[in-house]
Amino acid sequence: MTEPRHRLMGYVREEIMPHRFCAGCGCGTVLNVFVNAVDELAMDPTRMVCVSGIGCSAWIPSPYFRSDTLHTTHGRPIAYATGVKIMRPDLNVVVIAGDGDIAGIGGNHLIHAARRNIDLSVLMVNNMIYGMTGGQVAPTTPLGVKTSTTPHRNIEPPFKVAEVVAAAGASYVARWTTYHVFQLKKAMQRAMTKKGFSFIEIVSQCPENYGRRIGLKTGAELLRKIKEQSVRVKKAQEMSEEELQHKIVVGELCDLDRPEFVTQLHEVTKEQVESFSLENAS
Ligand SMILES: Cc1ncc(C[n+]2csc(CCOP(=O)(O)OP(=O)(O)O)c2C)c(N)n1
Repeated sequence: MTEPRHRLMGYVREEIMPHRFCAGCGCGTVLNVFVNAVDELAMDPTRMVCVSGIGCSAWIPSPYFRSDTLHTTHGRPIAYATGVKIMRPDLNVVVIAGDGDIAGIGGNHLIHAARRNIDLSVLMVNNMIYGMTGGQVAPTTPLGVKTSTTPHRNIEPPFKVAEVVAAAGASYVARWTTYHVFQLKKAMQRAMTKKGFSFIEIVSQCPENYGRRIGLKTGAELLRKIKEQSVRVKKAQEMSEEELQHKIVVGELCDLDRPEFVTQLHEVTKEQVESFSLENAS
């Protein structure tokens, strides 16, 4: 007799398990939390479209999550997701990809999607490096870190991606880490049920191409460091810029209601079609 599979395994493509993430990588945790978030909300994966780019994190939905998925080009998942949402506003469209993808090459799509407040949920896995291609510096790499393309030290200040997205006009923005799994699950649920542009920056661990270079060789060591660096939004408000250096500010950055792009686009289109029909009828 075969062992009954775990109920949650129904959400993943079990036939290609075990997954290909490196030992200790945070991508498995993000997939686990995502599946739990979807399950608790009783969301129907056949009413979801997951869009990813290129990179290790892009593999979280594609191929592993059992919904319709679009595995797109590097930096472009938000652009593809916008097209999907415009044509099928009835579907829940979720983007899952890396920091290089979303905040590096795709940074322009990110800020404009937030400004337009397009009804998408974007989960950006920030492992502070270009993981898949061998550990090149990313716009999120902390100052001073040695990477394969900054062999002496990184001199570029890291992008505060969640803060940028909140300032650009998103409806919901949060930052959590792969250590804060329960808070992350709640944030994913809020993001996927909130109308408008929702964004979660998920600080995650890449032991192979990041940890190894900073002397933290295992996922557990990196996760411990991420936990120690984390500071709640409220506490961070009382801290100086200097004290916040090398800290990870976690919590919700905004949760507000603003006019959403796709709804308005369809309204404008409907108005135009109606006025065109009236003009032609008279
Ligand atoms: C247009 C284009 N430029 C560069 C690449 C090479 N490339 C593939 S993945 C990647 C970076 C991946 O980093 P990230 O998006 O942070 O994902 P991670 O692998 O760290 O999860 C790069 C530069 C590409 N595939 N396409």
